[in-house]
Amino acid sequence: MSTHLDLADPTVDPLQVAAAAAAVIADRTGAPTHDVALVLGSGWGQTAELIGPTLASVDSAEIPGFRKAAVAGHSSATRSVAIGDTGARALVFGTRTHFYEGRGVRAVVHAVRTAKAAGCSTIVLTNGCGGLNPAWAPGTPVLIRDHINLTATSPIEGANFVDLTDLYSARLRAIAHGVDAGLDEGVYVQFRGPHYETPAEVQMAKILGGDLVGMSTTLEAIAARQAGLEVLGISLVTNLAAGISDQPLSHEEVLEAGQAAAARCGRLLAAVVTRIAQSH
Ligand code: 8IG
Repeated sequence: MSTHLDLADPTVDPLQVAAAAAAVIADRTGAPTHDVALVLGSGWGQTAELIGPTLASVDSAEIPGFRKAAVAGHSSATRSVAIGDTGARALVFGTRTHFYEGRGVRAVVHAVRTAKAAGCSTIVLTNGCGGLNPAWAPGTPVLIRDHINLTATSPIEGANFVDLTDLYSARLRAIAHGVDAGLDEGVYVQFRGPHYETPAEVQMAKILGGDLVGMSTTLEAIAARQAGLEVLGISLVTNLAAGISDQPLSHEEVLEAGQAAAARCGRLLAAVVTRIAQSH
């Protein structure tokens, strides 16, 4: 990889790396453009199959700015998936770079900027998270209505005052509710991680107005809004947040809940993405 495409080099323009990444994706997938991008978080790894056939798969390590997956259970593949018979294409990122990996915010939002450079107009950000509402059993999908970013950073550089009102598109949430009228919505609170919260921090999140606690998504959503992408966020509650139940938290529990919920989440995601493609 040539050094001028290194996201860690502060003199490199991240949009240039994203353009280079999009060019590799177009070349390797044979699709000059894509329409809807998806980022698959914990528990969502098996859900893209139901959207449609994978037409091409590229190892992320071959795409400028990307690396192999850092989280057990995540896939490094970036796939080009036909969205049912709509003629539209989904660009599916099998994993994400997390802020806690310490590679910097540019690396965290690189998939978002690559999606924009690849022609996408919509991005679906999924994640696995902890739930504050005891009624949300592990395996419950929840739409993100708004977020609280507790990372104390931003993907936006310079005096660029991006409006985050309606960051999580009401139009796309309505499409999701059309697929499953029973979907709840919540406010997603991003902590830095990689440790889970203390029970006191979970109570803080609740007092602040949070419903979901996780380690991703908010910085990506902000970068997506800056790029002009329409954003849908869906969380899979894989565990009750620390102190909400008396169970200890473990990544194994997260993976198990994801497995158990894969069919429901896959059907939801496939139907939502198909309707998004049809709405364009
Ligand atoms: I999966 O309970 C998953 N990711 N911060 N807290 C935070 N992140 C998470 C959690 C959780 N579960």
